[in-house]
Amino acid sequence: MIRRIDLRATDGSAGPVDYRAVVPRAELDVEAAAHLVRPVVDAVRDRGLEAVLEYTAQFDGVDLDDVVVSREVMARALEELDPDVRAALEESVRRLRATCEAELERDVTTEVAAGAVVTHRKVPMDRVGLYVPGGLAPLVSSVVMNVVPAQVAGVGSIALASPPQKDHGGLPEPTIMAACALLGVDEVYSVGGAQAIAMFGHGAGSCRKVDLVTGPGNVYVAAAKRLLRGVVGIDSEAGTTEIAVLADDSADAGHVAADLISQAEHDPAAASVLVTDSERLADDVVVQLEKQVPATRHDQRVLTALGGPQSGIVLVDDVDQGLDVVNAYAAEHLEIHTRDARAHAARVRNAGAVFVGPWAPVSLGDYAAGSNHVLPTAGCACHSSGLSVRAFLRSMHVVDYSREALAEVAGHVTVLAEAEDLPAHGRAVSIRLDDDR
Ligand code: HSO
Ligand code: ZN
Repeated sequence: MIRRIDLRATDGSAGPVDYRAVVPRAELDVEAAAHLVRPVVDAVRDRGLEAVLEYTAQFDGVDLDDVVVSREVMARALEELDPDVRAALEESVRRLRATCEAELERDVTTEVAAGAVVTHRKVPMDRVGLYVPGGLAPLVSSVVMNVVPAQVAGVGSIALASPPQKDHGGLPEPTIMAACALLGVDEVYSVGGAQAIAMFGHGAGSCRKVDLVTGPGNVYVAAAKRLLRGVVGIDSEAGTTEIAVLADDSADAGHVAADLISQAEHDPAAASVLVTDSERLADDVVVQLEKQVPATRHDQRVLTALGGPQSGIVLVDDVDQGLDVVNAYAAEHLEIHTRDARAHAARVRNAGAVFVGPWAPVSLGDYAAGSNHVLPTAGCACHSSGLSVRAFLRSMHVVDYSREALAEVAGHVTVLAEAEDLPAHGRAVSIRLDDDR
């Protein structure tokens, strides 16, 4: 069902342990995918919409004349949306908007000396392209997670792409279109995969080039984003879902098993990792998995994910070692089920998002916690952050000095310019202050 990795008695006393090397992790070969994806990106750059339509026929099996989704179609999708789903989406939006608004960074103005003012100004992106995957499940919640922070940041122009569905006449999933209409996003394209990212990156048909692409996706989406980095801004790589659970013997095995299954449900390649110092809990979780998996709708997918090399139960000596392991793993999602969960959560340094204690399962965060579910995967949480309002802002320093303020620091500037053998730099300052010019 799920393999075990025993790290007990490897606490570092016999020399440093590279937990990163021993913790299970999927081999997602983005570099290899990049070779396959490069011709797609180049063709869209060179031939625009024509190439987008060709790849849509080839990869999605639908023949389209255009990839634009009309406002009428989206309005109808919203009208037909199940009222319960609409109410749930509205609450999800309300909670995420609340955190985004609170997190919106203001301009910071500092007077470093009299009359010497530097402002750190935050400027929203002009135009962004948001990607919402189709894949095994239509992730309508990903519309919320991408759109809300962009809107709160003040992005002027928002485009969204989602793969065409054969059984919906080549349109994106109806719930995805409905969520766009609910949020007032009216520029929506029925395109998926690398060709969607290339369309955003280079522009194609009526889709103008964007400044930033965000959103999760499969390995081809990740590869296209990697190829386009520099042409456009890219958020962190959010690939196949991962959950890590750090638990001691106080954890509820049934809850832990349910949470491991919940993320395994995404993809046969999803990763579910339990790190625990309690062999009894490990045994109980396996019993619970054996009980719960057959009862779940996507049992085959879950079984494949749990049984894959990317999943496992890692046994450690104590919670301290467990924290070292989860920090090395840098999971997309990390749940803490220990007696002192808050204190342990405070010691987490690497994770896309942390879920504290028994009442905060990852699936709460997937939909309606007020946190974002577009998070760095594959260990990228060591250097990248999940999507937030900050991802949609740039900052610039604005320098505003009076003559007196410039005169005060002029000597230092000219000395440093001389030290770098760049005297014209110094002259650009002194020329302003030479009264007898
Ligand atoms: N767990 C996924 C997000 C998601 N789950 C959407 C359900 N719907 C990646 O964070
Ligand atoms: Zn999920």
